[in-house]
Amino acid sequence: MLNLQQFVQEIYAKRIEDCTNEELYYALLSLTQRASGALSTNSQKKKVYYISAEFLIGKLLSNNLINLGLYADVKEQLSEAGKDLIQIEDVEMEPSLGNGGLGRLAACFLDSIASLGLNGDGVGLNYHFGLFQQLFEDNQQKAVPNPWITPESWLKPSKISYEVPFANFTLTSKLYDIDVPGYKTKTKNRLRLFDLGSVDDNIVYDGIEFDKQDIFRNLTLFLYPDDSNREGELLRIFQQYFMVSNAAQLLIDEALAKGSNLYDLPDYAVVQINDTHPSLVIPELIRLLTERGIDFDQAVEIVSRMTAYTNHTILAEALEKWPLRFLEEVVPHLVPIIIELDRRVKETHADPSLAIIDEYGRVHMAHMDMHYSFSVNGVAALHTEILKTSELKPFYDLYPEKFNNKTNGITFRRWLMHANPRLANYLDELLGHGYHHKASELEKFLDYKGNPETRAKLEKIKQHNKRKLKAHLEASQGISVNPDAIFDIQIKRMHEYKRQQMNVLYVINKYLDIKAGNIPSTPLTVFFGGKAAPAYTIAQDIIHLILALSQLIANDPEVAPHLQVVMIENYNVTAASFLIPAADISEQISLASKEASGTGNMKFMLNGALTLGTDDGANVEIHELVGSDNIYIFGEDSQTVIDAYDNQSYNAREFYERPNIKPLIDFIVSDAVRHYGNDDRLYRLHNELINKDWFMTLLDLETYIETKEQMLKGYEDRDTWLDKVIVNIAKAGFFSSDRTIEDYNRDIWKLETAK
Ligand code: 26Q
Repeated sequence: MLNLQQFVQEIYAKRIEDCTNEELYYALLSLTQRASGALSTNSQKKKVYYISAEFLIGKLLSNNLINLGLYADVKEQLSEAGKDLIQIEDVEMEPSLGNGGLGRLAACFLDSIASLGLNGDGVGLNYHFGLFQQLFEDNQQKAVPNPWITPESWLKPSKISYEVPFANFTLTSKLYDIDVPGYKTKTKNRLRLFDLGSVDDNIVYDGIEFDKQDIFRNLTLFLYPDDSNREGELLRIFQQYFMVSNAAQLLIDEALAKGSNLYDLPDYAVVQINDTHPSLVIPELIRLLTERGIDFDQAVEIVSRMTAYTNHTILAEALEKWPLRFLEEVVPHLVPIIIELDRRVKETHADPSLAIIDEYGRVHMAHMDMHYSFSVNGVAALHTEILKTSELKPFYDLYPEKFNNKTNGITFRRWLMHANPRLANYLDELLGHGYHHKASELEKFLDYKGNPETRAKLEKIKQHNKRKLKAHLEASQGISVNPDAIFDIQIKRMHEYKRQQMNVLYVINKYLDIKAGNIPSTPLTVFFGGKAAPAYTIAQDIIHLILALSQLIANDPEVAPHLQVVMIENYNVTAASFLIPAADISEQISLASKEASGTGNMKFMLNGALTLGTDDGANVEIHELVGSDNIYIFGEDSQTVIDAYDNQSYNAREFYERPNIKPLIDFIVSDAVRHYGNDDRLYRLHNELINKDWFMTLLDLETYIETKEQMLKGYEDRDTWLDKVIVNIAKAGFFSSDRTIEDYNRDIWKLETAK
């Protein structure tokens, strides 16, 4: 049994009681690293390389303690000494190595791969500042660097280094590893982050500006802040090639060390390509194999048997298409390979929509993936169907056997055990520990539907979590919230298709309603959180409107006791773990067909919030699992939306003219809001909603308002509401990322299972 007192005594020669939180954090970091260092690395013959430009791992201390089986002990011994683990965790910087869903999914997958005892590493880049940190100034977003790397951190320098050739120079990489211990396993995997020694943190000025040309000094400084939005800069290609060339060299070396003759490489390695960001791994592997004496045809065949591609979006603007001349400028040695791959496609298929290189000389990365890998998957049932029937139809017609669905999932270690220990303990008490390894056993919780004690306990846990969030917000942002209010939460990247603006219009509606004398039975607090890509003006305008409204309402004594709007500053994994367990309402209101899956929706469900959502992404599967009585669904369905795009039949102005809608939209440019806001931003947004509204906010606005009103009314009947909560928690087992990874392994990777 662990003796923390003794450990602390050895390093600091004093008692826990007398240590600062900072000292305790570094003691726990070292203790945890020692424990994971003692685990052996997985050594099965075949290994999955999950290559991804993003791994949104979040803070690691508690998670690693949980997985190493040390959490309960450490927490108890700290609290005996009057110390609080939550405050100690505060010392840890959050690595922001991801934008949003795709990056967080990669982090959940690493946890599940390790926890299932599968042999698999993540491979990515060690961005020094990661994604920008968000500040609010004058009701606007300001972006500054997030210097997460401290002298002592989870990063362990390795001796591994590769030469990566570019057009005019060769760079030498340096590999750092982060241990990934599985949940109560004897083995661990690793997250392998490549870096470049010459990168210079000091070239950053004025927020997040830096010299984009100076590749030696800028290559791994920042993660591109664009989510579902293409940014055509050369630096992005430099980063992508640096990542995949390192990954390819690493996997070849590891396979050779295990006895591969390279012709049998697919018996040693399978590569999961996380969206198209790592797609250059295909031509790079072909290049490396031909360099080692394998002929081109065979190299293509070998690589095609070891690469699998995951698509995360149907938004056309997010699909990467690189001009061939950019690739010529950066990686000329890959260009003949890509041209040859394209020639082979064109030789056999006349349909131009199947080409890798289009008539404008742009390389469609996803097309290369679909022709030259053995698996193509979507991330939720509806998303995969849309890929097959519309977005990627020509490819599905050609390769039906490659297409498969892998509905996303989340790790319960972070999103239940760590984020919501009270709920986790209560479930342990009622159901035992079986669900820790077999999440489907959560269904046993259904037996407690209608049980007054369970309802009361859930109510208490929610109340506790609301107070915990309140304390966190007071400390982090100086904002005070009412823990007796309904917590209605929308947290995700700011994007028009996610329709934060529709939620804002609801708030305006509620504000005007309260002004007209209709006082809600229970106060409502609407939380928003999310970063906007710095180049995405409308998303910035939406943040601005939220902040201005928040101020307006807070300053209106008639309304403030009944309605509050909170915009969370710098929404990240840490903030999510405070917000999600405190939520009553989970806002999942994307325009149907546009959200590939969503994973926040799953986290809220597991933590006892009810979903207010459209039939989109994984909401569809949540809806099917819990049934219509236990979810609030509204809005047009995906087929109607797809047809409306095809026929160009949506006209925002027609909706704007409706008597219920016009006053809400016009309120954006009312004197009241303009008093707190900036005219340019407010008028631009007003105009956008009336004259364009590409993501059809106004299409669903009326049913959204009605459904939310029903939901608020439903909240008042506590017994019925809590029974719905029970059903949601009980049915959340399907969304464990352990299930998702078992599906990937069974259908795609085919790794040996440890146990
Ligand atoms: C591409 C080129 C240049 C710069 C940036 C990018 C870029 C970066 C990030 C494009 C897309 C992303 C991120 C996409 C993403 O997070 N997609 C989300 O993936 C989740 C996991 O599958 C889904 O649940 C979400 O529905 C989907 O939006």
